[in-house]
Amino acid sequence: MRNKFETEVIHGGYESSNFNGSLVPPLFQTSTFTFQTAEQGERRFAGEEDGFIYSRLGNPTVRVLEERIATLEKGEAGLAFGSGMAAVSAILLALTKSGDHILCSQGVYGCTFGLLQLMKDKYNIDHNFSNMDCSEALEKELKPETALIYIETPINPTMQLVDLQMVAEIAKKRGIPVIVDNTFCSPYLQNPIELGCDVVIHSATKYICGHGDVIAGLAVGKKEFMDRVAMTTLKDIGGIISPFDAWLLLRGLKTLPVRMDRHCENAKKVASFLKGHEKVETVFYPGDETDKQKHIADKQMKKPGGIFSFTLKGSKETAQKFMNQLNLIKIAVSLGDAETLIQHPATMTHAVVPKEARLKMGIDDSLLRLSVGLEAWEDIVDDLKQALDKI
Ligand code: LCS
Repeated sequence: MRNKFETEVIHGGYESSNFNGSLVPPLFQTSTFTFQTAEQGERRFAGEEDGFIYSRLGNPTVRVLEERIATLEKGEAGLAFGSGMAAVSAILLALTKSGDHILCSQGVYGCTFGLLQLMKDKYNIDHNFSNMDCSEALEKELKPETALIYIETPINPTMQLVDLQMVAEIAKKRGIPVIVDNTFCSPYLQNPIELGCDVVIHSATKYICGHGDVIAGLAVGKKEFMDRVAMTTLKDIGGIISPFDAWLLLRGLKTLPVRMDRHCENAKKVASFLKGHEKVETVFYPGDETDKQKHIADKQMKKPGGIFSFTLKGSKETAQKFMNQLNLIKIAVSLGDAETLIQHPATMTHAVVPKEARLKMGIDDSLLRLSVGLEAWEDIVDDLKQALDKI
């Protein structure tokens, strides 16, 4: 029987009787594992005997995390990586070869954009960006060489949504895998595999860690594919997670549902305050009742999430002046932490995206992104209010 999500974040992938009864998964802070005999080493390398060899190939603490995330994302197998970008690059490189094409949502995190450009320039793996807002247009954008569809939803930082079920149905007919970066939702709010998608990726640096002290990535998919990634683009390129960071993620994960509920509740209140403010131009929040994509949020997200973006009436300088007046809210990239964070995508997370492409994605110079933290929402609103009063 499958346990509920709130139980699996605490118990999934771990059996204490296998670890001397330790309540908490032990930290195996070791680079390598000794063999009792030379023959045992030979059997392990030949895959004839289960057991650990070397921590780049697998580690017991990391294994618990990988099994737990697979359970939470309702997939067959999970893998952990040294960063979200290590996960993105390992998955994309495992699925593509020279001459292939990638169809990508109209907007992705700046470094994912940079990776797509690198793959195009160095390895002749082309890509296009698509709004993915209707099935007819999407069908036309797929090419015979399309090796995968890559989606962020909500898109960082514009908060635009992609209907995952619609895309997965079209992709399935053509046998094209759909890869979803689920960072903004965490597995608590959205499960792309249940909607027909093939691989889920997380920057675990964000909500999964939840405490702003780890850089890490996770991916979940079919066992056969994840085994192939484990033995190629993870093992041989080597973007592995450290056992200690895996241990911290296991600790952070236990409170994911509790934290997410609070993030979502706070975001709703803060977004509603900004929406009613005379100096605010637009608020991009999937929970907004008037948002034209609200029906997609209702269909695939448990709640609208803890992040939104907004524009002020004015220029880039107005946005920067406003940021400089904030006290409680910190100016920083990253998201999903206990602290409320604000950043200016055009000059920060998406500074690497050329201006024309950035504007096409909907990132103009006045856009600000707020990752609403776990503080009292009244204090977050008060800080925003006093900063708005000063511009
Ligand atoms: N995917 C998404 C949607 C992200 O937002 C990020 C990082 C990554 C992948 C990469 O993960 P990392 O390697 O950093 O663990 N996003 C950041 C952001 O919006 N601000 O700072 C980092």
